[in-house]
Amino acid sequence: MRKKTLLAGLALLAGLGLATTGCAGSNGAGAAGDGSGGDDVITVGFAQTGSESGWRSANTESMKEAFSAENGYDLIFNAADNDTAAQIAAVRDFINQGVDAIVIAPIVEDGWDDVLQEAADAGIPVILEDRTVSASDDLYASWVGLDFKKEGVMAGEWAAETFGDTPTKMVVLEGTTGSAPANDRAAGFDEAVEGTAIEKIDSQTGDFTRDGGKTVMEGFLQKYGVDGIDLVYAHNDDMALGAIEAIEAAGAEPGVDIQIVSIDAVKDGMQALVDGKINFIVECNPLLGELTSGLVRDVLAGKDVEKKVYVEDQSFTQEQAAEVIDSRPY
Ligand code: GYE
Repeated sequence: MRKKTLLAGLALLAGLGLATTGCAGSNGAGAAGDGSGGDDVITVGFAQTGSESGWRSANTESMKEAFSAENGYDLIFNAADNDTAAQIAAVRDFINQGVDAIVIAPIVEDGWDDVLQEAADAGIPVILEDRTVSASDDLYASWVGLDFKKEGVMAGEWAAETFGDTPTKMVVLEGTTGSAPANDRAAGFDEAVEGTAIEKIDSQTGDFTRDGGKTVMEGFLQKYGVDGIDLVYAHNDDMALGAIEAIEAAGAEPGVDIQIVSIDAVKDGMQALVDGKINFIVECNPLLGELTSGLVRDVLAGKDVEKKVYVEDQSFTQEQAAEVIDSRPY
């Protein structure tokens, strides 16, 4: 462990090209192959949030593929089941084990200062993927992920265009409280619908899970009735899918009686969009493995890396989803 290697770079550059130029096809946010060929195995501890959603499964798969033994890695994988204390404990474990680098998908934004400082003191670089933290960016080498605020804005712009001046009662299914995507997707959406006739009548966390979305939506339906809700904004597809079950169980037609906008564009979400049960989806690309491993290699090689690497997202109407659904990789 703890050997630096002078590999990669190229993979990251190629990946970045994809990341900045585009979205077409979305066949992953990174380059193919990571140029590994050195003898030194790189030990990486990866602290994943858990396994709350379809997005998360695709992200975990992408990370495991990129950080494979074939590519020269010894990956120590931990999924914290959405428990922030357990995730911090996992990172401490990685530090104690003396891994070469630590990758974190932080469940929530706050509370990272101490353990990031401990990693820095131990000389172990930290790369964040997916979610962001509120701690100083001096405490980590780089972050790669999506622009959650922009995703919220895109979802909100669709709502503003669709409902415009029509008085609209909206409920929100929030992601995990304190997580960067829940915070930023809420802020972006609110900004985009400001001044429209869309009224947020309720907003609760469904923790990014299908069950959570279903339970919260059942509560909303009980409280406001099918006729009292026009629009659901779900911070991810899984919660939208849970809401669909609740709306159908209440005898209404999702996508028609109650419209739904969500974020992720995972397979099941896209299928519901094609089926007319969701009305609009903003993409959030989970295939961050190659970009993350490229960053790890560059940081270990002592190269300068960008502090923030953004991957582009696109969005889909029902018609657009029908055109692309068969070619989607996740
Ligand atoms: O949208 C959701 C997942 O952090 C961007 O986490 C990610 C979010 C994603 O559980 O489905």
